[in-house]
Order: sequence, then structure tokens, then C-alpha cells
Amino acid sequence: LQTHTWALLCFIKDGKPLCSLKTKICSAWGDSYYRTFDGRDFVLQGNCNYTLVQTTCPGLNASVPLQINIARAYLNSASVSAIHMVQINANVCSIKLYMTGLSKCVETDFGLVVTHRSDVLTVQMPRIFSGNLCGLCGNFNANPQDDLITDDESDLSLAVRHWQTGIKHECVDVPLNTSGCHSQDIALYRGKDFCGRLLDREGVVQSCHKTVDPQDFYDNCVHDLCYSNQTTLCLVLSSYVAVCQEMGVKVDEWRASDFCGK
Ligand SMILES: [Ca+2]
Repeated sequence: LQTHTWALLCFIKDGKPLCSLKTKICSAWGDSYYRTFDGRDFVLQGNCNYTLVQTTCPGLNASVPLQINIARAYLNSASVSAIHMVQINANVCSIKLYMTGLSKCVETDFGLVVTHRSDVLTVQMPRIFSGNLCGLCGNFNANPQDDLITDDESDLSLAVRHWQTGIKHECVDVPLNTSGCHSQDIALYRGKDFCGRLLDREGVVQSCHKTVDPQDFYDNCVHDLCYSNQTTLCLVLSSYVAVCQEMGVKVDEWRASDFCGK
């Protein structure tokens, strides 16, 4: 993701749409990539559970009680892990549940929208929460530098551990196996028949390159193919296209009958 998404949230007031409250998105994609509301990138691996968003924060008066947690798990190999559960704790009067494409969506009456599919999670928060949040998604104050880092912590990979939850749950936050990919396999997976499809300037997803940098997805793709099976390529491409579509980019049909199943 190269840009932040600012969206308009609209209410119906006196029979007319009132669109004034801007929102911002925190996202997670692929097996390990995360971006805070303010645009700070970090990587999470392993099978631990974390708090993404919380309104009960040190030094802040919580306006709306809210906590969003994720549980990560190892998938088809001991090296690739991903979010397998999202938990939202909030006091709300009403929620909407619906599907958008392959994503399950939860929308609350105070403007929170959470979407989740196998490889992409987005949390969209209204601007009224600016500066009043904590958790892995950061504090939402427009400054990426102060996200996650506490006064006595300068290492981002250690700082994310502060947001681990479920102490009873034994977990590790590193890949279990990091030496399973041969150099000839890496060369193959970087090529145009595999992850190279993401970077191809004349390829199926080139229309999105200017909006969403494919490099992270490419790196992720090579890593994932090394440690899992080749259907992962379809998941990574699907993940990139989903983020592109979230950002409003129209992507041509990229699946074919003989590739990732049309
Ligand atoms: Ca911040």
C-alpha cells in the first residue's frame, strides 16, 4: 500500500445523506504484512494472538469501549502462518454483517468497518478516534513514527510483543523453518511464470502498480512459495488484487481456466 485510504462515511440525516466523517484503514495482507492507520509497516509471523485496536489506552479516556483482536495460526506448513480469527469486542446498538466479494464485513453503528478474507484484513475507523487508539494498528494521530513504539522501546519487532494477548496460549512469533528454499527454487519463483507476474509491467496486474506497490507482495510471494505449495501463488495474486480493489483500482480479469481457476 503506497497511499492511505481516506473514505467518506455517510449518514442519512433529515432524509439527506450527510458525508463528512473521514475514515482511515489499518490493514494486514499476505502471511505477515501489516500497516497501521498512520502508515507504519511491520511484519508479524508465527502463531501468537494480538490486539489490533483498543480504546482503553494508558493516559487516554476511552470514548467507546472497543477491542479488536486477531489470532494467528500456522497454515499448511510450519513456516507460513496467517490470521485465522478476528474478534471484535464492542458496545454497539446495531451491526451489519454482509459480504463484499470474498470478504466478510462487519459494520457498527459508530462507523467501524472490519473486512476479512483469507489473505486480507482491513479495519476502517472514523476520524473521531484520531489519537485515541492503541494496539498494533497504532494511535491514529497521523504520525507513523510513534506507532507501536513506547518510550522505553525502540525495536519494532519487540514492540509488537507488547500487544500479544492470551498468555495461556503457547506461541512463537518467528517462522519455525527458515532454511527450506534452494537458490534454484528462489530463481524459479522470482520468474515470470510465478511471482514475476506481480511486477510485470505488461502483465495482468500492471494497472494497479501506480496505486499499490507490488514489491511487498512479490517478496511475500517468493517466501510463501518456498515454504508451501504452488496454490499459494493464486492466493498472493488474489490478495494483491483485493487490496487494489479496496483502493479503487479496476483490475482486469487475471484468472484463467488453466490458471488459478476462473
Ligand atoms: Ca501514530
